[in-house]
Amino acid sequence: MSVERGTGPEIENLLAERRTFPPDPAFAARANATAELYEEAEADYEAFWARQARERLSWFTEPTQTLEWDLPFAKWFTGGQLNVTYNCVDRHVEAGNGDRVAYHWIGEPGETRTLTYADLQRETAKAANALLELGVRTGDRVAIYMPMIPELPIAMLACARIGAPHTVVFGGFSAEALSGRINDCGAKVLITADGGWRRGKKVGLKHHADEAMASAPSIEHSIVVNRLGDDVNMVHGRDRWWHDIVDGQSDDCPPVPVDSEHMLYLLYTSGTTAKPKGILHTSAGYLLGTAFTHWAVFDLKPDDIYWCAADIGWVTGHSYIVYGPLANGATGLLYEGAPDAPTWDRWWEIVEQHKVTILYCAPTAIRAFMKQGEEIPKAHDLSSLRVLGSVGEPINPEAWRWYRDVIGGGTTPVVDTWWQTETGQIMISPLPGVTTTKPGSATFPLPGIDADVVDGDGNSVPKGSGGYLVLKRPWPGMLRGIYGDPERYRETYWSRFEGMYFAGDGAKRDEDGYLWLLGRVDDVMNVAGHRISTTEVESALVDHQSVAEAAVVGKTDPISGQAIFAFVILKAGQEASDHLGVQLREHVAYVIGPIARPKFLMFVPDLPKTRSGKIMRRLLRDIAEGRQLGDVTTLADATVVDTIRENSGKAED
Ligand code: 7RM
Repeated sequence: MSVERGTGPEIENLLAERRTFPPDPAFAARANATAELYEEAEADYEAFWARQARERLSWFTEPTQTLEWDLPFAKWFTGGQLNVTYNCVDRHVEAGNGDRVAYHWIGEPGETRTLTYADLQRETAKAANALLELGVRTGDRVAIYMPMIPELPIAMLACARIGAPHTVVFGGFSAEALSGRINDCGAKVLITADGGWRRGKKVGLKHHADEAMASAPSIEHSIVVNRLGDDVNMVHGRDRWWHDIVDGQSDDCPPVPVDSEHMLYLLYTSGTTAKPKGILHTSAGYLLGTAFTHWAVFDLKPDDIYWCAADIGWVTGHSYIVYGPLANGATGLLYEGAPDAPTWDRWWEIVEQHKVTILYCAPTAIRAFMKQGEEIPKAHDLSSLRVLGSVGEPINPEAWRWYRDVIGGGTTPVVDTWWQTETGQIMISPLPGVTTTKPGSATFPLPGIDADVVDGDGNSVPKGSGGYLVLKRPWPGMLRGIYGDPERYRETYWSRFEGMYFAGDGAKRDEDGYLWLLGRVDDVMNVAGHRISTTEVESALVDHQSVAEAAVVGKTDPISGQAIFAFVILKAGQEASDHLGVQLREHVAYVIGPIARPKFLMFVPDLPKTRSGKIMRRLLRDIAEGRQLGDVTTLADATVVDTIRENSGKAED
């Protein structure tokens, strides 16, 4: 579309902000998803999902009911039986597509492995037989703590093959985080590796796994992939090498039919209290939700080369590297490394070499690439790209346009996809052949989804206003609860607004009805697309012998979205020093993982609190951002913030 030229850069920018991007007619003409989907879903959303379930999933027994909705507890496709791995792997082989590539894997040091759907079938069957040999049965939990190697999706699919729910713990997490999760779900087996590669360096995992297993009594065995060829401690009778126990197994292991609502996996996310929540996803609805959205949002065609650059340890990887794409029989890329290793053009080299057509990544990566300059991607042929996706945090209009122009050659649609670990599937996003996009807006709820922006009383806000983002009807991929804690589930998601799911995000609906996500309204921080709870970081700081009390907030960061800013009160007799500051930040990295290391740390004599003793993080955020203070009337001691402010120049980076 054409835009009037302004007289200076400011005006041009202002105009650019208002540019809209209708779908290219040629793209729209052959797009998977059309506008009729919205109409069909609005007419009867249960019938819409029932049709999708019939057409997209292969059932051992067809469901007898689409939805049982006992708010806030949903059951989808009851009476039905299927197997997730059968749907993701075996049926494609049976249909004659065994030679189709499921994953082109690229290790960070540059080695590659190609896995066809037939390979995946063999490997998942063998790994499933190994789990059976170790005594894992349908319903038993298996923890997975691995780098981005092919054995990671294989391990997940092996679990699903026998109906053993998995819980994947991101490889960057500490031993303590791992044991906490294992203990919460009582996992019987841990699948791990000696380590992985990160930025040209070996990163050990097995020693963390050992430390975790030492305080995780439910673990009976571990299976260890030899990724690095390193000498690691193997406990006799407990630990088995993958190549010893998996490779020699039979490649015949019939997929176990499970009920639609059988638990597929748990994925732990940080909440506002220290204890992570085990977000529970079940089989049929989750698989349908991810398969449908992957097909519709990315416009997946048989000849696409699809690359989601997330880590499988986060929900984006579960839904859009493993389950959704495999259910659709996609050919995807699996990359172990970081965007800047060995150089900043690694991704663009990969796109060029593999002729990637669909790229899905986080705004934090896009902003990091922007910082390096457009010469780097421009030195590569990226013309194969035809859809670009964004996920994890709000993408600012500038990054959106850079993504479309520099990476997408000015013609490629950008889909800004809003969703959560809890929602399981993409909820708000453009459909690339249908939706006219606006840079920075996730646009509209997908077909079948009812999202709204409400005020504090739960009333829809008028166009042009902001409020709380809520979801007003159940959807197939939704979480079924928090593992072992139905009350916490109700309280966390369904108590703020009567009859509605509250996502915890703020949002604005503009004059045209477009949705704009405004970030978290609670205290959870979002660092480089990862949700980190303030309480977890505070607990880690207080865990240090010198610290009396701590409060952390997210401070806006041009690269990572938010950076962690920590306010620390030392115990009496302890001396504040730069050295101690470094020590404390390292301590957090040790206890939680490097992603949680505070970027800024400030020693303070006191913290702003309410009269009931709650820390007012809102004021700390104001201080961290260098803003005018908001409402201070509920402060117990108003002098505290002044003292902190006088010190605020001294925060170290
Ligand atoms: C997929 C994922 C969920 C939180 C969510 C938001 C933020 C995610 C977007 C976004 C603005 C987006 N799951 N978020 N996507 N904010 N625009 N397109 O990230 O559970 O790890 O995080 O992430 O705050 O509530 S998550």
